[in-house]
Amino acid sequence: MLHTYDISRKGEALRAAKDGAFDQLPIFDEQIECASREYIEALQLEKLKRQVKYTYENVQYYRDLMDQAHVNPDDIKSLEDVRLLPFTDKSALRDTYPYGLFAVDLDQVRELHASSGTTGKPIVVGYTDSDMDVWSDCIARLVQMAGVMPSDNAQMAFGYGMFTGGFGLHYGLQKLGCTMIPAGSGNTERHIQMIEDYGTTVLIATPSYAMHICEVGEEMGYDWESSPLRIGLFGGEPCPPGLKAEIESRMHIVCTDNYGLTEVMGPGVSGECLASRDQQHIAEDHFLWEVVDPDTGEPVAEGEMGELVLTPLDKQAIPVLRYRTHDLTRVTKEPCECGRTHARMDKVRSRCDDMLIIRGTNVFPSQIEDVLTGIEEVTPHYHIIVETVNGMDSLTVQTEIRPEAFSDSFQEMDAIRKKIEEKLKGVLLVGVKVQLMEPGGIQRTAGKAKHVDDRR
Ligand code: DLL
Repeated sequence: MLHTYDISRKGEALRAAKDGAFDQLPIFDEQIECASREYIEALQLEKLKRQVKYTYENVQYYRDLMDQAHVNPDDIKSLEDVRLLPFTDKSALRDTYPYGLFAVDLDQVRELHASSGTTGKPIVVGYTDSDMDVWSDCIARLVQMAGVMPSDNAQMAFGYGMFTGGFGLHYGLQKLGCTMIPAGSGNTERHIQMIEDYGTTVLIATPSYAMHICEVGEEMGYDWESSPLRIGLFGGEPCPPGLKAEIESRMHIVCTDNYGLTEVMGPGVSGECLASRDQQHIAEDHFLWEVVDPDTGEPVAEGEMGELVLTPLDKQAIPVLRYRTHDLTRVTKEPCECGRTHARMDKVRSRCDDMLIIRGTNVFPSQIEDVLTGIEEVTPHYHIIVETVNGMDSLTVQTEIRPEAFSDSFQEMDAIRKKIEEKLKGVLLVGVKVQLMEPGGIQRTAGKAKHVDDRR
């Protein structure tokens, strides 16, 4: 039923991005993006040594930690020596809130951003002029991978607040030369009107909000096929391949996904090229990556799944060492068809801390998502409720029936419900209650979708 959008349809630039026609890309440094592994690693080592020294000398928190661990910046002689350094966790930023990890005076900081998370104090990060430059370069690089050109009109549907998504993408797209349309998140009908009136060619949104924009457009009778829109830039939350394919097919656009997190910069850490599709090139000249076993912190074998750990190599305002992202992925250094050589990480589908333990069995929301996207009668919108009933864990999955599959017949709806329950039980190995909701019955959000309500 779903098909991937035919790349040749809306514009030559996409073909250039896909075929690696690098001479057509306005901001492209072949020496960096297509560097040999030896070159990349030598650059990383040089930057790592400098960054560890800088951090040690300018952040008391790290100086204390390294002294306690008897590690000196001079001990860093190879990339593997990064393992001598302590990990950093979100708690380090919370405990030193707001400026305890800053390495520069506030008068050198041009901008602050923050991430609230679900509990406790927010974490605050800052950017010097140089950090802002690196940030916008990283974004310009990844949007070009998606086929964005200076002639594009880019409409922002991320929020412009303390969230790094809005301003981060804004600066990078503007640096590339695009016309920015800073609509911000929410007011979905207005987004669609603006796409039509302003000739928007690129939409930046979370994938769940892009899906909602798509649906609202269809309800308004908007013809996506003849709309000027040609590219969707997604990020900020997992984008399951099924959801991406559905958006591409219904909105007649090409979508790529980019990944990042506030603590190490915001968006810009990695981005998907049009050749690899469900993987993302890590900006290896700016980030040293490791993949570790989330339980032991030890490195996993190359190409194995584990927790991504990042050390930004150029950050000045708030350097962090070995940041544990809690995001699960695997990384390959295999050459990419697009010609870029930077390692590629699999799309992040889950975090080690979003695992639910249901009656002793480990369940990831992404497993539920995968089952649901394989069932043609339901939409990609879902909600998971976990609660304690009579002293036992109870898992309920609410999913939304597609309008074309909706029927007044109880038997028909019940058969679909039972089919989903059986499929979920087969994958998760625990009993699940499924509630079929009417079309539109699951709440939409303009930012990151919240799928899990754990009431235990
Ligand atoms: O979400 C930064 C960002 C904004 C990235 C816009 C891309 C586009 P935070 O709010 O700090 O920063 O949330 C970071 O969101 O650790 C992941 O768990 C998740 N995340 C971000 N991008 C992706 C993605 C921004 N493309 C946390 N796929 C990260 C999967 C993602 N998860």
